[in-house]
Formats: sequence, structure tokens, C-alpha cells
Amino acid sequence: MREWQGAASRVSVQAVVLSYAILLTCFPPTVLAQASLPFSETFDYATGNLVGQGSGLSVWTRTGAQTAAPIQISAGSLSYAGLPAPVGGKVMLANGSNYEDAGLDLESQTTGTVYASFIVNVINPGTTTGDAFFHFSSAGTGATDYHALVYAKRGSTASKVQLGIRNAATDTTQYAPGEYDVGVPILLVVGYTFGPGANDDVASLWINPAVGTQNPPAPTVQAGTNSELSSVGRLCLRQGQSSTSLNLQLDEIRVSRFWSDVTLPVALTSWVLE
Ligand SMILES: [Ca+2]
Ligand SMILES: [Ca+2]
Repeated sequence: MREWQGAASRVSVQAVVLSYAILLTCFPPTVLAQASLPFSETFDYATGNLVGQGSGLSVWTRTGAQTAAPIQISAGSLSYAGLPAPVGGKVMLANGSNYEDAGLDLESQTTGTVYASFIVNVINPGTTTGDAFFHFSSAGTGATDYHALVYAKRGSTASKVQLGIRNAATDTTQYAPGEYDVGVPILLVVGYTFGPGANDDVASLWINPAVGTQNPPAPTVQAGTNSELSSVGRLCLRQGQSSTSLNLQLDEIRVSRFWSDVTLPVALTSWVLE
């Protein structure tokens, strides 16, 4: 009896090892990888396609199946007063039919708040319809549960942009009333806060917040939701509809469970434990 159990146990271990090998073959480590938090991305890569760039547990992958106009890395960084000196290049997001979207899986979070900060330089605010260019979802290249979608739209003139946030794709965008100059780098911080109940999670957007503070100031604008994320497991960059013509540059992404990490005047990379 014991011998049978031992054999069964060995078979079981072999089956698990074999299953894992098959899993790795079907889903290479770049798909399984999840960037640990806090995470920072300066786009210190050669110019060209974003997808496939990265290293270790942090590799950019295509979101969904659209392959036209792959998201490009261009030379030179965006900078913002008070933030660490920028590094490497930046990404260019343009809108068009079936244009590629990309993302990067994160260590999944199910409680508290997940913050992402980044610098945006709007080239063309597009139309007054507005469109999303950044969001969270659960992990995986096929995830479609987009939440905390950051929107931009044309302001009162073509040289002004308004920014807003929509918590779920089926919600309504809440725009901040202020207008911002096209061509001037803007610091954005996005937060997704899990609430304990049903449909009580909140998405928040801070526009040009003070940097270097321990705790978040009041958000510039917030949005409730009629559906929730089971986990924040991926950050996504989106190239939207051709009809909205949005075109912008984005750089220096930082993601953490703590506000101070994403607005610190020092680089997160200097926090490596030694
Ligand atoms: Ca950069
Ligand atoms: Ca909830």
C-alpha cells in the first residue's frame, strides 16, 4: 500500500513538472512574468517598437490582437520639475484604426490603492469626444476588464487639453474642469482604490500634484464604478480611435502601493535593497 502511494506520489510530481514544462512552452516566461512593485519604467531602450522591450520580470507585451502602427519608443525623455532626472526615451501614442495597444503585467494587487504616475506631453488633443490612453486591468495580454482609464479631449481651443478619468469602460468619464496647454509636460497620477463592498472601488486622477509629499492631496477628479477589478495586474498604454485623433508622448512611469513612491523626487531604482 505504501509502495503504491509512493509510486503515485512520484507520478504526481512528474506530472506537475511535465505540466509546468508544457506551460512554459506554450506561455513563455515573458507572458507569465509580473513586474514587482514598486516598479519604474524610464523607456531606456533603443528607438523602435515597445513590445518585447524590457528585461527580467518586466517585459512589454501586446494587449489584444490589433497590430497596426506598433507603439514606438522615440529618443529623448519628458521631464517635470521636482522629479528625478529622466532617463532614456519615451513612448509615442497615436490614434488610428486597429492601432496596437501594449501593457506590462504587474504583481497583482487586491487591496488598498495602486498608484501609477507618469509624464504626458499632448501633441494633439484630438476632438471634444475624448479618448483613453492609459488604464489598469487584471493580468494578461487578453484581459479586457479595463479600469481607471485616463482620458484626454480637446479643450476650448486646439491648443488646450482637458483630462479625466473613467473607472470602468462602461462608466462615464469624469473630466477635471481645468484646461492645460498642449505641448507642456503634465504630471499625472492615477489611483485605483479597492473598497470592501460591491461596486465601491474608486478611480482617482491627480493633475500636476505637488511632488515629494508623504500622503496624497485631494484628487483633481474621481470616478465611481458599476463594475470592479478583481485585481490590478496590468498597466496598459492605449492607442485609441482614429476618429478622435489624440496624439501624445508619455514617459517616466512609476507604480506603487504608496503615494510617496510615485511622486518622490528620487528615482525608485536607487531603492534597491543591498
Ligand atoms: Ca524616459
Ligand atoms: Ca469593492
